[in-house]
This record gives sequence, structure tokens and C-alpha cells, in this order.
Amino acid sequence: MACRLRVDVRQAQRDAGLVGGVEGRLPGGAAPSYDVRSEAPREAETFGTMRSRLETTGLLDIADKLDAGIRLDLDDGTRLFACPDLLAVGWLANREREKRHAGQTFFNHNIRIEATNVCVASCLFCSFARLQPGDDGAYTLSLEEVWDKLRARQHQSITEVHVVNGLHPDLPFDYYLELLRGLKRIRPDVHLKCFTAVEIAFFADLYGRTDEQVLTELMAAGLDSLPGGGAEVFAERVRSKLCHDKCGTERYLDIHRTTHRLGMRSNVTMLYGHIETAEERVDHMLRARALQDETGGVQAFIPLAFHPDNNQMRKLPAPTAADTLRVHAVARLMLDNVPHIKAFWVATGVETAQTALWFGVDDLDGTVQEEQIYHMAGARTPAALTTDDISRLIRVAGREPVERDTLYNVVSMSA
Ligand code: V47
Repeated sequence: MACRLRVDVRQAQRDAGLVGGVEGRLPGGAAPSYDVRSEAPREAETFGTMRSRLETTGLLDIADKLDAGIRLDLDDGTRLFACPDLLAVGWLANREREKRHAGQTFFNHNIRIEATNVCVASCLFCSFARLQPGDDGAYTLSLEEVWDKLRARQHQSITEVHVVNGLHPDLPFDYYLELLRGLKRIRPDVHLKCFTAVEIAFFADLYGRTDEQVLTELMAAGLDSLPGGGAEVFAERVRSKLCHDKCGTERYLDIHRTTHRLGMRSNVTMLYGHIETAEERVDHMLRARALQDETGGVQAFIPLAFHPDNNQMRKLPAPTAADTLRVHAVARLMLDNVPHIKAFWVATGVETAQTALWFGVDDLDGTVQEEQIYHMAGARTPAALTTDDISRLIRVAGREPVERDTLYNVVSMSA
């Protein structure tokens, strides 16, 4: 199968400090590039070697299915999780990634606003929420404080504001409508990706509206799309243990369905690395795939690595890099209809996110300034990255950085 990868290997090596000087440069300063398409004998040899490796690891039938455009099923997915040859799984995922995006890797310039951490839900994995407004560490920003976060960045070329909040029992609906209107007044061009499906369900129940009415009113106030948060694990066994008192799987999916019907896009996440089984991970992916078959409105699937500090599941170990690479790879293989697999570097760690670019991932989220949910749960990743930082870490990994907006329109190729 022809692979459309075109990677500037020498430049990547130079960026990584692996080679020095200008040796190998073409006249005019351009670095030589390595085009797999023009290396047919080598490709045939590589694929031959890979075929026998896939045969040995028991994945050849899955590779054949992928080549024939046949969808993978629950059994295939669980076998991909069980297969000891992580690189073989990654190789298959990388092939699917390159079919869709070649070496391109997307990111955006965004900020996170978490306007309140007061939350009536008692999710076992959460280190961010405080039950009562007066509890130690509880906060609720005034609207001016929320808007100041964007005003303070007027000079930055931010294209997205991502808002996620706790489920606050006392704020009026107007708070959220005004929050959106104010952000749009400050930056009419910025995309507002705000409120998880769980928040939408909470608003509907609290303010006596249908989910669709809530979405419609928020859209009129400036909402542009929905983030993927709140999905956790769709399997009822896990959901009832982890987060029994927030919106269930069917309602989460239905809110995304309605979001798409109203003309907006959304993402779907999966919180992994705690009590879920491999089957439950694959089941989660299949439910996201079924939603996408229906609506086509899911832009990205985002596996979120569980962080155990300061929450009720703190006795559990954090997922390893090997598990993280595999989850992203299997997601790429199962979700044949979702365009982008995102590694949220804040959760995975920067180095693992970089490596994941060869395990099915084509998106690194963004600069993510002001994130708190993961940092309160023990994430040791930087508070934010600059667009230059992200471009460099993508290039060093041998991929091509593409700054995008939330809807994947290209903002800059030379970032
Ligand atoms: O739903 C909470 C997760 C999510 C922990 O749509 C935790 O582009 C790990 O959804 N360890 C919110 N995860 C964040 C989110 C998100 C992130 C990046 C991009 C997008 C997008 C969405 O954070 C929650 C929950 O699954 N979370 N606590 C924790 N201790």
C-alpha cells in the first residue's frame, strides 16, 4: 500500500541536535527530503518484513481487514489491546494516520477558562471540584474576571477559548449566556468551545429547559462548538462506579447528536487508566463510532490519561507511556470515521504526546494556557506551551506542524 508520508528527516535530526552543520543540504539551503513513494523496493521490503511480524503477533487478519476497508469489531479491538507487540499495533495505526493526514500534525492557539470549580457531582477521579461554594479551594469567577482572562491576551493570536466548569447549583443561566456574549464582544473572531454535554444536561435540569433549548440559547449567545469532556467511560458498570450522579451515556450521546443537528461540531473524550477493562475501552470507541456514523459531527477523539493525585482514586497508579501509546493507536484503528485523534499533551506528558505522533495521533490540542483540572490532579506538564514550542516538538518528532483553528481550517503551515 502506498504511503504518502513526506518527512524532512535531516531537518528533524538537526532540530533534535542529532546532526550538526549544513552537510546534506541541497543547493539553495533546502534540506533533502525522504519520500517513501519513490522508494518502492524499500517499501516492499519493509512491508514484507512487517507482514511476517504481523503474522507472528497474530494481527495479520486485522491488517488485511484494514487494507480491505473492513471495519474492526469488538474482538479485533480487544486483541489489539492484548497484543504484546506494541510497535506492530503502532505501525498499523500509523498507516491509518498517514492515509488521512500524511505527516501533518495539527494544533491550535487556545486558552482554557474554568470559571468555577463548585460542583454538585461527586466523580471519584476529580481533583478539581469542590462541593460547596464555601469549601476550601472553591472559587467562582465574576464575569469581569472571566473576560479579563481574554482581555489580558488581546495581543496574542488566540483562535479558541475552551470553557469547562463545575456543576454550580446557584448560578443563574444568564451567567453563562453573558459569559459567552462578553467573550465575543472582546474577540468576535474567537471560537467558543464551551460546556461539556454533562454541563448542558445540568443546565437543562436546573433551569427547566430541554437540552435542545439550552444549546439553542447558548448558540445565540455565541457558543460555537462543544468540547468532549464528561464522556469518561460509556460502559454502565464503570460509569455507575465513577460518576453515578451526572448525566448518563445515552444523554451524553444524545446531546452531541443534537449539537450536530443544530450545525455545531464536537469532540468525544475517553478517560482511561483506572478501573476500565480493554473491552470497555473498545466498547466506548464503538459507541463514539456509531454516533459519528449517524451525524458526522465529531471532529476529534481524545483519550484522556487518568491522573491520580488529590482525588478519591489516588491509590491507583497513573497509566504508563506504553498504555497511552496503545490507547491512542487503537483509537485510530477503531474510529475509522473520526478525522482526528488528539493527544492532550497536558494529560499524556509532552514526550509521550510527541511519540504518539507515530502511533495514530495527528493532533496535539493547543497551547492550553490556564489549565487547572490536570494540574490539580498532579500533572507535571508545563502550565502552557507557545505555538513555537509546539511546532518545534512536532518538527523534532519528524512531523509537519500545522496551526489550525477549532474547525481545522489552516491558520499557518509554517508555524
Ligand atoms: O471530563 C477530570 C477529565 C475532562 C481528571 O474537547 C481527568 O478538545 C484525568 O474534556 N485525571 C475535562 N482526567 C477535559 C476535557 C478535554 C480536554 C482536552 C481537550 C478537550 C476537547 C476536552 O477531564 C473530564 C474528565 O474526563 N478529568 N479529572 C483526572 N484526575
